[in-house]
Amino acid sequence: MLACFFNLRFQNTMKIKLCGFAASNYYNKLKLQLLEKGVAFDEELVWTGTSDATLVDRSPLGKVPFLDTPQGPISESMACAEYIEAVHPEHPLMPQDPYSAAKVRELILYCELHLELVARQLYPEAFFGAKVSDEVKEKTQKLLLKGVSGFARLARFSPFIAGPEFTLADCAAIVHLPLVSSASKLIYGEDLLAALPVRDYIRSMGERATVKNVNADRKANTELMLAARSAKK
Ligand SMILES: N[C@@H](CCC(=O)N[C@@H](CS)C(=O)NCC(=O)O)C(=O)O
Repeated sequence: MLACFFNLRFQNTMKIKLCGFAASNYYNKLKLQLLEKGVAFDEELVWTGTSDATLVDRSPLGKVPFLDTPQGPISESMACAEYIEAVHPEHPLMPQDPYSAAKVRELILYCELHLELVARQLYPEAFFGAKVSDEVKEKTQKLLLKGVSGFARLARFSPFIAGPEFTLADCAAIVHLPLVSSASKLIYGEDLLAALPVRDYIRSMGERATVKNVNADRKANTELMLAARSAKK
């Protein structure tokens, strides 16, 4: 019992290390969570797609973000986010009530599985100068329209994405929705989220000091990433 108490104290005092790069939306979801909660953390710059064979020991699919914790690494941003909530219960970003908490998780899943991961098919052409086939574009458009209509039934924007409180769902929506909007606008000439109050929401969230901080680091890191890519060509 005493050991358990000391273990918990130890976990709470050791700083979490957030690993990945600040151009990544999933990385920024966790960074925003940590900043909003006022949790002290370190950052380690880890790029993906390198020859670093040790990356899979920390993140088995070689993806970022992942956390370094006193007990070992954790990959997948949702698992990381829930760990952060559990070891730092101060300033909770998940509601106590199980139903409200499930609704927050539901919104995160809609943002990620049904919007961001679908729109991701378009990123090579939208953002990185590659080509995406017409077949993929058509299939993606159908899936995105379906995802948007489902998301529209759940998102509240009142003023936060899940209702009157800032939650983990805002950490996800703030980083994912702008990518879905701009990718669809660049590929289809139409922002598929335009019928929802996403622009106003993103503008108002952008006034938060935490979001300003994340956005400044994202811009600097994106420039670094694009410069490294063009140096490779
Ligand atoms: N489901 C993952 C998605 C993370 C993800 O896709 N990260 C991208 C960067 S934004 C990545 O690591 N891509 C490199 C790769 O897939 O190899 C999570 O929630 O953490």
